Amino acid sequence: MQTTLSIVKPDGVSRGLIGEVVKRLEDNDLRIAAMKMIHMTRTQAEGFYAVHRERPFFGSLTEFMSSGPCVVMVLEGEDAIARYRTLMGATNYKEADPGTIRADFATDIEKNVVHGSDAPETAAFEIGYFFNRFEIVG
Ligand code: IDP
Ligand code: MG
Repeated sequence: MQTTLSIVKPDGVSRGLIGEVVKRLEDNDLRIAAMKMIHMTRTQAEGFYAVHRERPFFGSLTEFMSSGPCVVMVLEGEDAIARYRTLMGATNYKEADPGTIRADFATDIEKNVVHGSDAPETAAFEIGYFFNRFEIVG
């Protein structure tokens, strides 16, 4: 069993895509072990994406991620990290496989609807960034 962090980004929330994302998770045996809505400050977004601080898009990305509410979730399942990344599709929606969340809904390389952890170490950091142990239902 693996856990991973999922975020419905501010574009996904404002466009009414929370239910669409949750439906795909439930249909694909990714159990929601924790879920809440948050509105990150710029500083919180910068901490979350610290790994990207040298990238040219860091300023724009953290502004976007703090521009409105997000839904953050902990997902659990076998091979959850890779399976959820497959459901999301490639970072650039133009390269995402048909039928993936990003291919179906993203409008921009930045505004790509969802986030998902990319490895067990990043999942542990990202889950701990938003949730304490009492908020994760076993
Ligand atoms: P990922 O979300 O598929 O893991 P990362 O490379 O970790 O992609 O990038 C984090 C986020 O930064 C992306 O989801 C996207 O919102 C944004 N991003 C990535 N590359 C670019 C870019 O080239 N221009 C603008 N935004 C980008
Ligand atoms: Mg990433």
